[in-house]
This record gives sequence, structure tokens and C-alpha cells, in this order.
Amino acid sequence: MKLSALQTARYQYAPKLPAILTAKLETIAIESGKPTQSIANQAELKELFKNTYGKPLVTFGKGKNKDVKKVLRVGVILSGGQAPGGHNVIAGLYDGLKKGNPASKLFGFFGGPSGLIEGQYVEIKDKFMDEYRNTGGFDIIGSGRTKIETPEQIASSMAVAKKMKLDAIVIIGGDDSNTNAALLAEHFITAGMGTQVIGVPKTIDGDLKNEMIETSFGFDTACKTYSEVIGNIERDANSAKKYWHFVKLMGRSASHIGLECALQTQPNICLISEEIEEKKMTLRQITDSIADIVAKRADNGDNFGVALIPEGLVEFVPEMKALISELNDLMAKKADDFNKLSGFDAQAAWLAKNLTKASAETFAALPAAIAAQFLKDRDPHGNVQVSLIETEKLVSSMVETKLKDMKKAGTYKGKFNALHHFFGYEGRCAFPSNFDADYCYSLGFTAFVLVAGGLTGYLSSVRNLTAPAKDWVAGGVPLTMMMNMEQRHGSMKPVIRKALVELDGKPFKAFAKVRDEWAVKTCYTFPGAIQYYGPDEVCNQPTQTLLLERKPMKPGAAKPAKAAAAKAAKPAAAKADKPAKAAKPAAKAAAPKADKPVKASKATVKAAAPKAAKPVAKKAAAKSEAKAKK
Ligand code: FBP
Repeated sequence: MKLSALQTARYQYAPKLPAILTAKLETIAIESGKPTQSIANQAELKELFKNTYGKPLVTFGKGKNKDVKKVLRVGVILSGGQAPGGHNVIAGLYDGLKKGNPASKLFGFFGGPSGLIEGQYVEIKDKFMDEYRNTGGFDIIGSGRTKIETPEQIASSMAVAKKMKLDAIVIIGGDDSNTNAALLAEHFITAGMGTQVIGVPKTIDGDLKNEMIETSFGFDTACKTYSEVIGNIERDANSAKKYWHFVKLMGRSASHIGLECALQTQPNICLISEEIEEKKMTLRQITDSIADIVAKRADNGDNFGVALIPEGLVEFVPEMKALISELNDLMAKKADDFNKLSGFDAQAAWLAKNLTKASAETFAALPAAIAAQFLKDRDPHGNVQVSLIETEKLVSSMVETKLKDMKKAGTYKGKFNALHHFFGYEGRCAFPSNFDADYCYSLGFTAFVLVAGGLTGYLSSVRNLTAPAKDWVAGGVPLTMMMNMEQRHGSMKPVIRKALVELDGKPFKAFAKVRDEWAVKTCYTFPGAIQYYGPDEVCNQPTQTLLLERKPMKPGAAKPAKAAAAKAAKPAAAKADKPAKAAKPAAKAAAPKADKPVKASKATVKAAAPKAAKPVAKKAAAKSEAKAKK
């Protein structure tokens, strides 16, 4: 494989670890708090997770650990969509295992959970691991979206784990994959097997977070990658002054990515699906409000702008949600009739008769090219694939229609030329930012300590992320603590609750305060490309979302694990039916000023600059520790 200069340089990077994880392994004690509760449906979940429900939160502190030298056999799975930093989770886990005992083994299952079901794996060894340190992607072993759900899938997973004599399986995934991890942990105990299951919080979407998980990995790098390009587009828009850019941003349901990119780039418009749902805004109201901004800017002579549209928007607009749900039902019940129809016109005529009046009208009002997308690409369950709908085009074409009406009425005199973009896959495999490289390595190392400590049904947790890495707090959160019961495919299922954008949270409030000014004036900020080498302010900043949501803990605040556990369990138990609040009083976000380069002393720059490319580092972990000790 031909290596780029950056790839060669990144092999030399020694990820930063929380100070506790750089200590001698035998001195890392696992401290337990009080029993925990699920965020809702405690009785049902207790019944479903007889062995793993209600375990305590754990944190690592100075003390004695007699288990870390054990020889262990561990399997690792990358599950779901790619997220920058996955390779470093594996590297942290690998280095921890080998440091504990060089005879320990790590096996990577190919292609996601199906690798475990089918027994397809590879043993990860030094040279293989070194080729992937600090790189983006999940290509080390591949990923997949198969779920270990059916009795057959569970039975074959158990048979493979038994045959491989696995002490533990580490599942790197989002809310769904970690729900599966919780179930698997329970199944292993019920079957009398000793195989432990530990999860790691992954997803660029940023929707796997709560009181104890400050962010999922990959969100930082993905948002910075999209923000770089949005900033470039803003500058292009402001240079040519002739286009409106409509940018759809990945993130499936939640609008965390859109919100973070808006905070980083200050566009004219950023729609937040959660707000649209809360205000029950119709598609027409959304497009009217955008047309209004376009007209106001045109009055100032600015016939250009940038609008960010979250991927999941249509599912949050009430009439579209109803339409999608009816379409899914119809296709399930009358699939044969529908499949006999040839061509869009015939399908539209059939739908006009079979949908309710309200949904038929919604469907008829859609631009034909977009309406056709609702009927074309369906998932394996026959559902509309919302992520494939070109929402950015839907919104801009409806805005264009509205502007034409306004022109006729004499309320708009500008020019409107729209360009469209979709940013998603571009950011999922970027070289992890220093933040994600450090965070992921720490999550992997933490997963090793949890495995060595004999824990199961836990999610690896590294907190205090707005503080320097040495002050990060490592430990584990019981998976059942994050769960509730939800309706899935017609029945109630235990699931980890998704964290959507909170309208009373600091990030949304910070955005809502300034968006009217950003809409009409041109206040763009240009974050530029992710920097890996240079001063702290340029290379080691977390996301604006994290800076707004979390301020660094006071020294020792995370220490008494017992108090922490009690505190975390309380609000969850009290507010049984409300999402657990992620946001804590925030630090005043130090948003970098738009066009001013950060001044760094020469010494800082020199110290952080990459050394001339050397051959691949053999023991990045050893270096990491040495560096952290300094
Ligand atoms: P995960 O939830 O598995 O992390 O995936 C997130 C995501 O990147 C979404 O933002 C996006 O909608 C989806 O994956 C795309 O899925 P696919 O890679 O299967 O096209």
C-alpha cells in the first residue's frame, strides 16, 4: 500500500491517555458506586435483564488490581456506520491486552456482527495493528449492520464464542448495536457462559450520549470535516454572490451534526428537526420562512446564502411523518397491487385513491422527482428509505416556487439560483482529529480494564472531555442504565434511548440567540481543515457542542464513585418518561474568532510539529505512556 505523507506522520502519533491509564496496570483499581436504574420502565427491564440490570457505575482510581495480568482471549466487532477513530479503539484495546499479558490475544470479527455469527475472524498482531493506528475508516476488519437478534443468530454467536474460548467480546457501535450488546451479555450469563460483553459508544450522529457518556466518538472529526467544506462553500458564495447553497448533512434522525456545523460556520440558515417537530411546522411554513430570509437578503443586494438541512428532516415534519407511515403501511399490506403498477403516473393515481385525503394532498404537493423517491428505494422491511430522499432539493424547489409567487405579488425582487450538496460519507472515514484519536484510544484501553476486571454489560466511558486528556475520567456505565422500552416493528422492545437535540440545551440556545442575525447579515466563519500538528487552540479543541454542554470537572469531582452513581441514577428514575438530560451548566464557549489566526509561540509550534517521517512506530502505546508521564 502506498502511504501518504500524513498517513506516515500519523503512525508516529502517540494518543494521549487519562493519567490513571498511564499508571502501572496493577495500580488501576476499579471502584464501584451504588446500584443504578434504567431511565424508564424499570420493572420491565429488571425482568428482561435478570442478571445484568442495575449494576453500579464504575470509575478507575489508584489502588490494587490483581486481575490485569490474566491471559485473555477477546473478540472485537465494528458495528454499523463508519466513524473516525474506530481503529484507535482497537489499538487501545490491543495495547492494553498485550501490556496486561503478552500472551493475551485479540481477534477481529470480519464485517460487523455477522463475523461473530459466522465465525469469520482474524487474530490481530503487532504489524497488522500498526498499519491502522490513528487512521480513519473501519477497514481493518470491516463493519456491518447485521443484528444479533434471532434465536438462531444468538445460538451461533454463543457457539463461536465457546469454540474460540472467548473471555470477552467488545462491540464498537451506536445505540442499536449497544442494545444488542446488552442482550448478548444477558444471554451469555443465562447460558452459563463466562464470555463478557463490553460496548464502546460510536456514531458520527452524536445521538448516543447521556449524563455519563459525554459524546460518541467520530462526531468530532465528522463535524469538523463537514464544517471545513461548509466554510469553503460560504466563502465561495460570498465571493461569487450568485448562488444559494442547500447542504444536507448526515445524522439520520438527530440534528446534532447540523447544529454543531452551524456553530462552527455561522450559516444563514440551519434547520433543526427537533424544533420543527416541537413547533409542528408544516413543509409550507418551513419553506415560507426560508423564502422570507432569501427575500430579506435580496433586499440588501445579497442574492446568495447557505442553508443547512438535517438528513432526517422529513420524518419530523408532521404531515410528512404521517405520509411516510401511511406509505409504509400500504406497501406492507398491498405490496402486490402496488408492484403491478408501471410508471410513476400510475403509482401516483393509485396512491391518490388509497392514501387518506390529507396524505394524498401532501404527496400531490411534492415535486414529482422527489415524490418518486418516496416510492423507489425501500429498505428490506419495505419502508421508505428516508436518508435517500433529496430533502435539500425538496426544500429549495419549494422555496423557488414560493419566491415566484412573491415576485408576482411584488414582495421579492431578487435572483434565486440554488446549488445542492449532501455531506455524509465524506466525513465518516476522515483521519481522526487529535480529539477522536485520543478519545478512541482511551475508550479502547478502558474497555480492556473493564474486561480484565470481569465486568459485563457495560459501556466503556471516558468523561471530563473538555479538560486536558490527562484529567479525563475513565470507567464504565451499565448498559441497562441507558435503556427504556420502545415500540419497534409492532412490539415493545428494550432499547438504549437516542439523544436528540434538546431545545432547552446550551448548544441549541446559543444558536437560537444569534441565528436571526446570521440569517440576514453575512457572518460566516471559516474553520478550515482539521489540523493535526500545531498549537492547542488549533489542534486539540473539542466540538462547540461539548464546550457548551460540559465544563471541566473540579479536581476530584469524579472521585467518589458512590456519590456519582447515586446522582446519575436519581433524575433518571424520577423522570421516567423524559429523555435523560445530557446538558450540564456550560462553560462559556470560546468560539474561535472568524478571521484571526491564533498566535502561538514558536516553542509551542515546534514542540507539537511532526517529526520527519520515520518507519511505522512499533509500540505507540509505550510512547503514549512515556509522553503522558512527562
Ligand atoms: P450509525 O448510526 O451506525 O453510526 O450510522 C450513522 C450513519 O452515518 C447515519 O448518519 C446515516 O444516515 C447512515 O449511517 C447511513 O447508513 P449507510 O452507511 O448504511 O448508508
